[in-house]
Amino acid sequence: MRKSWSISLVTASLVAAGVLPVSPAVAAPPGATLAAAAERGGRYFGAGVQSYKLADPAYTAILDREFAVVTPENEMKLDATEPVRGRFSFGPADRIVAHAEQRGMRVRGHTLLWHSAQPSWLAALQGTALRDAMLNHVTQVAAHFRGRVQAWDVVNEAFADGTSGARRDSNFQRTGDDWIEAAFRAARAADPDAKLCYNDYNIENRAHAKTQAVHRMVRDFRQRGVPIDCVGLQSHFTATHPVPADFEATLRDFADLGVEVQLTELDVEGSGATQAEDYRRVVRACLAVDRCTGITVWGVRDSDSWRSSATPLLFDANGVKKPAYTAVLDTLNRGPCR
Ligand code: G2I
Repeated sequence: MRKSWSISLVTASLVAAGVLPVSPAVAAPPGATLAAAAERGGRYFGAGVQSYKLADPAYTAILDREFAVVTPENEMKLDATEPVRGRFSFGPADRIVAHAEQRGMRVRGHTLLWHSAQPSWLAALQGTALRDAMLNHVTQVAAHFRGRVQAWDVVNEAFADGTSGARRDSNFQRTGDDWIEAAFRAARAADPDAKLCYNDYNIENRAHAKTQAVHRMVRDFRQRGVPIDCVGLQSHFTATHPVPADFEATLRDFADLGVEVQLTELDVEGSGATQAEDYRRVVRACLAVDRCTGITVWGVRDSDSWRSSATPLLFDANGVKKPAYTAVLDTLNRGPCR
């Protein structure tokens, strides 16, 4: 003990004298998987999953090897979890959670409230009746998964596209502007340990009105003590919505509000070296921002994607690693740039 202490003192003085480099003599070995490489930089790497695919051994082989966090793509949505008012259905979501827990993976919950994927009974409600049903849904679902979901997308996609910076019109929105904060408070009460996120798409470009509107809401929530812990940037990138030059600045702007940022549904349309370079830029941006805690890609293989013809993921339809995979792994292994 004493000996190693004195050796490290000698080492420290040699470093101070400029004789030895500052970096440790033995660097941590590079991670061989996305999860391991991300972990080196204190981040997680996850994937969106669909319960019916867990029966496909080619799918689960990649999922279980490469990813540390799973997000159910559809199984926790309103139409899946409360198809009939007051009758909750958790089978497919529970299967994903069990699959993850058995393998030491964590779970992101997606999503407690969304204007889409709603069961028809909700459409018949409005006003106080709708608000009550909405909050009951949040409470029941968050309570069911209490302690098993590390972060919830409490509200998904509540802002309008375009230049208005307004809320999106929806049945929930028509119950009053405070529906979002009411949902966050109900989620906190039902699962005090889950991180509570607001999640949206097209908020990656700092200059866009939608990005700024979400930023204003999160700042207001933080100032007034509404329980919000994170912002999820879906990060669906296409030719018409490319990775913005100021992506890192956008992440930093949200992080400066005191919340975590997470890339929650990342996929990048394209192929080959161009796609690989886009992925590299995205991962670098997250690594450059301390509070960017993790990245989830929205599916495993291109063939699993919600827009498979855009070939937006890291593995091809045969499960072969694409150039984008190598770019992501390499960038994660380089770690946070300081
Ligand atoms: O649209 C891409 C994503 C945008 N952000 C929110 C996410 O929740 C959304 O995910 C997608 C899923 O990847 C799709 O898998 O959301 C879609 C709509 O809920 C999902 O598509 C649905 C189809 O619309 C259904 O017809 C189908 O039964 O997937 C269902 C299960 O495969």
